[in-house]
Amino acid sequence: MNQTIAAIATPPGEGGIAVIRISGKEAIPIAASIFSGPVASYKSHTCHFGKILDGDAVIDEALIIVMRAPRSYTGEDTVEIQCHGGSLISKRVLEVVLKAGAKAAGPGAFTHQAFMNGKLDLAQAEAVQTFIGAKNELALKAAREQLSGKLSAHIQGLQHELLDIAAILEAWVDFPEEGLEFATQDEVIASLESTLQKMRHLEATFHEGKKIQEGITLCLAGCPNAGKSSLMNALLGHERAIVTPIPGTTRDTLEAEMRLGGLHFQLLDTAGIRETSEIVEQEGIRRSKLAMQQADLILLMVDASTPSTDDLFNSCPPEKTLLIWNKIDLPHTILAAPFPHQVRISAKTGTGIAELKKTIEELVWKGTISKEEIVLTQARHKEALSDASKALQTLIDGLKTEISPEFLAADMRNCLKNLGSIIGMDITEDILSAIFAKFCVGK
Ligand SMILES: Nc1nc2c(ncn2[C@@H]2O[C@H](COP(=O)(O)OP(=O)(O)OP(=O)(O)O)[C@@H](O)[C@H]2O)c(=O)[nH]1
Ligand SMILES: [Mg+2]
Repeated sequence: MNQTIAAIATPPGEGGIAVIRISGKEAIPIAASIFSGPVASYKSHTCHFGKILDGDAVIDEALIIVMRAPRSYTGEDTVEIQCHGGSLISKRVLEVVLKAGAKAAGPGAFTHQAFMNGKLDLAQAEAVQTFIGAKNELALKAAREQLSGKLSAHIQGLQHELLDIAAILEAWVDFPEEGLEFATQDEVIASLESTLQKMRHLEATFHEGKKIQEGITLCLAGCPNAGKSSLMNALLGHERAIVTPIPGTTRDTLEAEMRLGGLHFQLLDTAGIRETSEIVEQEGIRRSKLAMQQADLILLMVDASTPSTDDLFNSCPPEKTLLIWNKIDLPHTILAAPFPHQVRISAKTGTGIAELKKTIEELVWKGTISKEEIVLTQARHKEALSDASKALQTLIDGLKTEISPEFLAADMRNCLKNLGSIIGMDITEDILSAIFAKFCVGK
């Protein structure tokens, strides 16, 4: 990718300004050929006013910023043009830039260049997009830390711990008769087990990291008229769902986004479950059951003013169910139910809603991750780490059973390769393309 690339870096639509970014060896000559001022003579990191030209025609008045290699995002000569933020204007400016010799940049092409030029490692590069796309404060924090290189440094630390032992193992392959000369076997095993423990610990953070990244699905379920839609509205703070005294009001599954304690949730309201011969309602109930299966947490609602231990109790797994006794503003009865987590509320008056929110937060976010900790948020990293841990476990088992050093050295190489892939060492072009394809154009 030695070509000079260009793209509109601001989102589509109208705005105060739009930014067109050009990066590569020809960035400065290309910008010079379409700008009224002497771009080639501009100092790095200075900003200049002038006209964008297509031959003699003036396209727009604009500011141009020159950033010379290696002091730019991509590590290459970069020019950014700030023109008026009309979608037609920015497209016209990009057209002239492309006509002058730049290639249209694909998704993530600038970050890809930054990675190729060593400005960022792969874990940092991946964090750029998750930083931009973060949907909640915790995701933002995790992405910012990954971008700053905390995860990469941790991975490098693990690699470092293993490299000395890797050297010992390789020497052992060459001179098997000399045995483990530089360290005793027990010391090697203890050191590897300590590294393995750190790897497993980091891998386990993905459980929470995934929730941070993707959000948590809550499903409101129960019999008709239990108050599911009323609770959805109470949680959202507006009248999203239709509420009536008629059982069977909600027919389809409704979805809404909700924020709670720095996390984001997808809240699903479902059709009340009962025996029915009505074909539309049957379909609604089928969807309710599907939503219950897919949810991270089921909010099972019961009308405490007319309670009955219904069949639904048996179809909700206790570990992912929060039982909600609703309508406690009316005379009510609380029956025995096989769920460890229960709350009592009135969706109508708001009693118990704050307590309910707190319980939801506690259940989905067990607070197992300390504030300072690095959290894995990407499945690619989790898989690589899991493969690295498996290889290391095999190596430790092999050492204990005294198998031939060639196998041990191969396990070590496998482990190091998987760790390295997280930060982009020895990674194939296919994997890179797949990673950067998820980016926005212009980033
Ligand atoms: N008194 C009282 N009435 C409530 C409460 N919650 C809901 N209701 C009433 O119960 C009736 C049914 O409420 P919905 O929220 O539509 O119940 P639902 O579970 O969504 O019902 P379906 O959509 O039919 O499955 C409405 O008349 C609500 O006003 C509550 O806490 N107290
Ligand atoms: Mg409803």
